[in-house]
Amino acid sequence: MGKKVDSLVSGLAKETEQDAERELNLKLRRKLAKSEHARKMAESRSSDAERRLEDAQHALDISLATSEPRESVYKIESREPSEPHEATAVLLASDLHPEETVSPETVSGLNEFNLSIAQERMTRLFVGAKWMVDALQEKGGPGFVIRDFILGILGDLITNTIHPELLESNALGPADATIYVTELLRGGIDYLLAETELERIYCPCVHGNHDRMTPKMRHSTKAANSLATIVYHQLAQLYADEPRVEFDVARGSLLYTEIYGHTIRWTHGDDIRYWGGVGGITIPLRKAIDSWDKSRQAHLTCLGHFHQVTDHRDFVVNGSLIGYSAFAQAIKARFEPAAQAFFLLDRRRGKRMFSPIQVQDTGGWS
Ligand SMILES: [Mn+2]
Repeated sequence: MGKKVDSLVSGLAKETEQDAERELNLKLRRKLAKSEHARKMAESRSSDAERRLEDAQHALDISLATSEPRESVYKIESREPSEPHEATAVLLASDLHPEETVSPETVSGLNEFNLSIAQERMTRLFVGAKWMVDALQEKGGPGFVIRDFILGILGDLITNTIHPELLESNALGPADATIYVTELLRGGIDYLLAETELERIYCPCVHGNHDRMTPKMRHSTKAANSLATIVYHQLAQLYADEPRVEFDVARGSLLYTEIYGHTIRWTHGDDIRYWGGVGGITIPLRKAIDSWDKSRQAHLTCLGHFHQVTDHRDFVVNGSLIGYSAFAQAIKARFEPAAQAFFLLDRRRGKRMFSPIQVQDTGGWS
């Protein structure tokens, strides 16, 4: 009997012990879950804070880069105030991406691009620009009088290796591509010098997001970290003794020029946040122009970046040299043949004769 009671007691004690253990286990698990939850919350708060810090840094960088006061603004003034049809021709060259390869099978046969096609398209661009200048001047006729030419070099001169897949698909590494594009631009400027009577070729130059040497875009130090700086420096050196060619290179995102008393703003356009949408780039671009105008009013803004030739009263968006690509297809951009913007700035009437130079032969209307 005593033994039975003993074993009963010890059984009960064991159960109580097990209960206590279970209780403790449960408590510990609850505590663990609680602290795990707290850790997750803290983590999300910190990444949120990080994101907000990044946004603030981005905004600060942009405002530093865009408010940078320039000592002098390049000016193109009237040469013949009595001439009613005096104008300056403007050709935009941007988003060239010469070393990037586009195989026809990746874009439903809509485009093909490689180093030699890049060269052909650059030739078409400058031959086309000269043709336009000649056609619009029509010697002895009622044409414009064009003695000044602006070649706006607006960034994305190369594709670079800013995304890992570009390491495989580019035909040249960044250094070689930088040299290649310098030669392409030099060829174009040499052609204009040799084949036209233009008295001045003024080149406002800005930096694109693809030209960067840093993993992420820098704003206040954009020029210092851009391969385009090397291209511009190289070209400025090459034409240092040529009085007909002048370079004006941006240090920040925006560059301003005064033409016939009106301000023109040059920028690449990557500061504009656009994530698609049926409204197109017009809406975010309008917002950007409004805020830029607060620090400095401009009559016309010229930009690249979006690879879509667009002409509005107070802004011009450039096309590209590379044309339609797998990337364009992926973001569902509408097809358009590779083209670069060309227009006149008429001294009395402003932007006139907008006529993009199509550098891709599609064999018909497109
Ligand atoms: Mn581009």
